[in-house]
Amino acid sequence: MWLANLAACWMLWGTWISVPSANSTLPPDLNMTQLTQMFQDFMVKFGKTYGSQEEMLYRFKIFVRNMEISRALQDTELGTAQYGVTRFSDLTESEFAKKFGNPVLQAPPFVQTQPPRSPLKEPKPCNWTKAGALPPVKDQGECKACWAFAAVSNIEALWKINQNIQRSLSVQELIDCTYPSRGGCMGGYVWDALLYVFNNTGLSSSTLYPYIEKDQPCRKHKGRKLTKIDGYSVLPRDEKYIAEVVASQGPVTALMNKKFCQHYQKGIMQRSEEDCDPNWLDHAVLIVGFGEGKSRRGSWSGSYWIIQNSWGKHWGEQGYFRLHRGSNACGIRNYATTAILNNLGRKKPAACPP
Ligand SMILES: *[C@@H]1O[C@H](CO)[C@@H](O)[C@H](O)[C@H]1NC(C)=O
Ligand SMILES: *[C@@H]1O[C@H](CO)[C@@H](O)[C@H](O)[C@H]1NC(C)=O
Ligand SMILES: *[C@@H]1O[C@H](CO)[C@@H](O)[C@H](O)[C@H]1NC(C)=O
Ligand SMILES: CC(=O)N[C@H]1CO[C@H](CO)[C@@H](O)[C@@H]1O
Repeated sequence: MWLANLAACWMLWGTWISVPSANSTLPPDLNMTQLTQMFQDFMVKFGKTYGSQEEMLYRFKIFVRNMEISRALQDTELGTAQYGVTRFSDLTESEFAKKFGNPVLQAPPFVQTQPPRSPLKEPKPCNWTKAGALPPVKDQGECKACWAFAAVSNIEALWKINQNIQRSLSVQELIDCTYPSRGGCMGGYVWDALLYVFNNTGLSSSTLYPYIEKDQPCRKHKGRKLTKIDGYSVLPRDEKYIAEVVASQGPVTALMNKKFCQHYQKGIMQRSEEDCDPNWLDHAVLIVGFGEGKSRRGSWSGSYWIIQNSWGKHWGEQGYFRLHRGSNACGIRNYATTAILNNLGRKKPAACPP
């Protein structure tokens, strides 16, 4: 019933100016009826409810604005990414930053415990998802713990690849115990998480210490530590080197500028440096592979990273996304960091499938 009022609100608010784009997933012209329908579908698909009619009208305006932004992004996209409706389409840019933005890295205080292990292989396309080596896509919800999710997925994948042991580790333990004085839902850094795991020779399981999406006092489960690591390192700022490490050792975490992820639907995202500041690093993710891409019309070709995010399966490409590789897109090469797991020689590590 509220939806009927959207049309009236629209009349007061302004006129849709369409900027047709051949590559857009959005139709070239969107009239009021279509936008209302899209918003309705969006509410159903993502289970959105709003507390009042005013709130819904307000969210509708933001939704329309975000379609406008998506179209502008589409017109300046250098890769093959498509922008449009996502689970974040009813948030303003600043709300999105406030809810999902990790504090921007100023000066990194980390001390790595080991120099990076040098890669063993020349990089050929590699996708660890195919090897069944990756933990399922997780959803951080309203707690800004991308750093803890990236660290946990990094360790889980390395244990699976090196020891063929599948673990589900406690993100919540990292949130509660890495920064006991303030809690980890305000944000944090992968190297602090990895240092915590290293210091404590492992993490609890997620069953024993489940995710509750908010801060609580640190509870350490003595004697129940799983999956220790032997240290961690920050990799050189070189995308070929990072690719070699991913191919020969396993997924690595990275920091990036997440600005355009709000509107990303699928494809290989490539933005100019002015657009996506590589020094504004406000999100942590897991690089799980890389490949070579071509658009169907053959007008674009290049290399990309395959990246696992922690925003659930209903974002991007089933929770993953692809980002241009070789241009430091959105700062992806600046702080690639990984746990180190010394192979104990009992098992042959898995190989990364192309
Ligand atoms: C809106 O666009 C749709 C699809 O192009 C069309 O069927 C419909 O008649 C249009 N409605 C109005 C009010 O213009
Ligand atoms: C990676 O592998 C998974 C699992 O086979 C597949 O669904 C996905 O499309 C692959 N990604 C790319 C970019 O090839
Ligand atoms: C880990 O141990 C080092 C050295 O004892 C200490 O400086 C650091 O604060 C510890 N960090 C965490 C997160 O436990
Ligand atoms: C990547 C891609 O498919 N780009 C296409 C976008 O649309 C223009 C105009 O039709 C095409 O020329 C590009 O090939």
